[in-house]
Amino acid sequence: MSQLGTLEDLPLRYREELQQLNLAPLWPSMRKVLPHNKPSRKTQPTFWSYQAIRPLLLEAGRITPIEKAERRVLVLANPGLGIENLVATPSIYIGMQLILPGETAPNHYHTPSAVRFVIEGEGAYTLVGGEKCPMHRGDLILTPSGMWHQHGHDGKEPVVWMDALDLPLIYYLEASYAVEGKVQPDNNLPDSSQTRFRRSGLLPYDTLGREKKPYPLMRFPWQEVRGALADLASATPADQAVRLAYVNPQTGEECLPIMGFSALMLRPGEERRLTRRSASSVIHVVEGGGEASVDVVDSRWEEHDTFAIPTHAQVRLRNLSARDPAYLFIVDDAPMQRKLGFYEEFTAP
Ligand code: 1HN
Repeated sequence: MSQLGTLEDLPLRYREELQQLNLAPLWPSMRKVLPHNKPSRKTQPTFWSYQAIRPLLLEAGRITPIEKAERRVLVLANPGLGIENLVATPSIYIGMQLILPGETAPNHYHTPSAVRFVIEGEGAYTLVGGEKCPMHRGDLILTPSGMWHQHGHDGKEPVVWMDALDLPLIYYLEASYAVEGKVQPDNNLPDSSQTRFRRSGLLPYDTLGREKKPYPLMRFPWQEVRGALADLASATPADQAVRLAYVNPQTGEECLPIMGFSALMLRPGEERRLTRRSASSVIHVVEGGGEASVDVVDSRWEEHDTFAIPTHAQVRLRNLSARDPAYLFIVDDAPMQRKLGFYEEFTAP
């Protein structure tokens, strides 16, 4: 490969003339924007301990009233990408949101798509497009681009959930904004998307031959996912991963356009190398404890911990329990990469 000319190779007068005219030579920057064979990555494999986050989030509950926050969130910010930029990976935003009994978070919609993954506490709900979705531990609730959503809490204890948004990409595209609205009218069909679409292979008859709604299923209860993982494990050879994708029940495709969601069960004692791939991701521990290595960074994980996986990273996970399975929830940007035509998996390490 040839050595390309640098900026300093050019006469100062020439560089200044270019700048005056809002021009730049490509060749001094060519290898930076298009390195050979592997992308350059600023994203660091980053690990966030829930035990460390939790007291600070509860303190935010004491020192910042909900009216002063709208959403009371601590953002999991990747230091490699700049803490102030509020991104876990180049395309994925992750925050931990606290709502206290009796509080409400006002109605709005925005261009980025969001999901909630419930971490602890009972009694909160999200109203999405008029449908009241209960929030139980481990549930995944969609709030797709452009859909009204507001949160409330009828219970007695603090509720914490993880928000994942495709905000970084939409913001980079200068297309990110929100619209505020009045309190949503409740459609009085609580959780009806879950009731209607709960069994794979069975659809409400009235959906046949009709135009498909883009988001027929809004809530994926953890109890269903956990049970389905146990069933899948019993039909999966020991050398293969027990992993389920969250999909649109009508199309079988990923349930949102940019972010993808999956649940991985690690059998007792299982060590697994994930297929290296072009997608970035965030792994959240739902249950269990173990070890992880992400490129050259090793860490120990326990329940509710979260870690960021850069694009093209080498990932190894190990369940340290000899008795219990571990369950991980994974957010990635594979749906977007597939749509844009550059998603890759690398079978050799
Ligand atoms: C948002 O709308 C929520 O609705 C949470 O709970 C986090 C982060 C950035 C932009 C919008 C929510 C958000 C957000």
